[in-house]
Amino acid sequence: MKRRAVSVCLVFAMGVIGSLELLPARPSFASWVGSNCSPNHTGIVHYRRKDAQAYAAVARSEGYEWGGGCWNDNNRDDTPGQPDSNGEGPDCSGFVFKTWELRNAVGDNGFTWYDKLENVHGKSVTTDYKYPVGSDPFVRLPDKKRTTTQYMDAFSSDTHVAMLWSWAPPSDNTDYVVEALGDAYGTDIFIEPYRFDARYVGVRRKNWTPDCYPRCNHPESLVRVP
Ligand SMILES: [Ca+2]
Ligand SMILES: [Ca+2]
Repeated sequence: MKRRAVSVCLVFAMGVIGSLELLPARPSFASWVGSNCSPNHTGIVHYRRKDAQAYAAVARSEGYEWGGGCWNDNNRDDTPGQPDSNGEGPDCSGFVFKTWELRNAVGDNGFTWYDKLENVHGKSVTTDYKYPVGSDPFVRLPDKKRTTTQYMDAFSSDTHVAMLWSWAPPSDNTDYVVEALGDAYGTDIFIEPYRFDARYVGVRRKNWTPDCYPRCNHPESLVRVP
């Protein structure tokens, strides 16, 4: 696990938020994204928190790119020291979008799986996560108590968003979170104090399929012995 020094995930300029659909819009010619990424996605019906955690785990030790959304699985930043170059990695809000399998259509709470190598950011930015409206596929939690949050819920401020990685905290005043933190840090699990930082609120994706699926109605079969 890594401890970060400063929070550097960026928020999009307000003037462009309304026009965001799929990012980045910058030319991909001769870029890492242009050479490595291609669309590959499909709608799915059942999506569990543990599936989202497994999805996020693939992005560990990969890059970070502002407005980005494409990464591979070689456990290194393929475009180090080249910020804003259509390089490897998601940014903080794009990482949540793909990990939560969100969709761009307003009022659509369904799930779409995006391959890690599809360069999609999605329309949601940090302020969307912090201030959900009724049609959003996520809601703000009433508080950030450990008894309230579940893993793969998010902590969002105006300028950053991260997902809770595990139930067990590293200390009383921190959590393990998985986040796209910045060009210098990449995407990984970090120890963070967001739960206790008043700038952050708790956010939950709607419509999770329970982790017990598809055997939720047969718990006794797991413990019965002959
Ligand atoms: Ca980068
Ligand atoms: Ca990589």
